[in-house]
Amino acid sequence: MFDPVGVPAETILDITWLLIGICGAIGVVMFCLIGFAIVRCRRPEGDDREPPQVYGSNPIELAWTVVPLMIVFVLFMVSARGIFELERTSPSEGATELTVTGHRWWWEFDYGDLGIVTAGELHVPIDEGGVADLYLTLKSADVAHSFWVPQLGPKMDVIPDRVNHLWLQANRPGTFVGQCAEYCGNQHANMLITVVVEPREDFEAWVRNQQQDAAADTTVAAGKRLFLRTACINCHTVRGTVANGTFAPDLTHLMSRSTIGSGAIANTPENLREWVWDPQNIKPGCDMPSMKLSRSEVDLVCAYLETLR
Ligand code: HEC
Ligand SMILES: [Cu+2]
Repeated sequence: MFDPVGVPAETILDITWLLIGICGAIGVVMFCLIGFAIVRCRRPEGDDREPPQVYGSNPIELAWTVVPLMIVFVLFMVSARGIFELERTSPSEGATELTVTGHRWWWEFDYGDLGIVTAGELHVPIDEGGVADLYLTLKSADVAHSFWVPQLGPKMDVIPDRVNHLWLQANRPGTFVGQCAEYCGNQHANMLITVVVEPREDFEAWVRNQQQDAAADTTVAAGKRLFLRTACINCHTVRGTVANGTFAPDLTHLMSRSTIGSGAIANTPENLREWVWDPQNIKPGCDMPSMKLSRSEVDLVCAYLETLR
């Protein structure tokens, strides 16, 4: 959050510095006064008289009521203005709109009209010298989560049976990472978000690829048959096949993602095999059981999964 790349995150950082500045200044004044009192008002050796007792002082009472009130008022106004600026209930012109669903313990991204559903990693277009606006509609499939990509904007709670909205912005291409920010169970820490802000041509190429059904690659027919015969298809979708489960990440373009398990591990051939062998070794407690395949069956299935580009 100390390296913002857009208006929402910059606004938050400005307010943060103001808060740190004011609270820091109060802290400095207080510690100086305490230090002064400790040094100057020490009881001298052999002096056991009581210091003068002062009861009631209107000026002092007024000062310590009015000054904090003024400080609180300023902080309140600044925060309220920030909240009004950042909270949006409708998308700005040209914003990329998508629906985010928090699941234990992964994120689903649905691009609506574009017909794209993916997991863990989302892509956003940016024009040369422009900004990328993102307008998210946030939902939860189970418990409360919170969507937070610090460089792009505020965090927003993701609450069951409630729809929240969030405006994010990036003013340059790049990969920005975020995280679920509301404790949601044992794999909460492995519920990461990757936002890829990329030039429009790259984004459009990504969209064209994501819109396609899974390629039918005959060299991996055995692996595909095994996948389709296994319970994988009750939880996962691979468009263009009979696999149409919606409980778990859509695997149609699994290999286009840089990680497995919403950021838990890098998407490499070895890691993919370890995941399919037993996801519980990688994300203990996650909602994908070990499918009890043999090592050679895992190899077959993974050879098929690797064609899902
Ligand atoms: C009971 C439902 C269920 C079954 C059955 C199941 N999975 Fe999963 N799978 C999940 C869930 C849930 C996740 C997401 C776990 C997480 O990230 O917390 C997942 C994640 C994955 C991922 C990583 C996807 C990503 O984008 O990170 C792969 C690959 C995968 N499963 C392959 C398989 C294969 C292959 C099978 C069959 C051998 C299978 N799964 C069976 C529920 C299931
Ligand atoms: Cu969460």
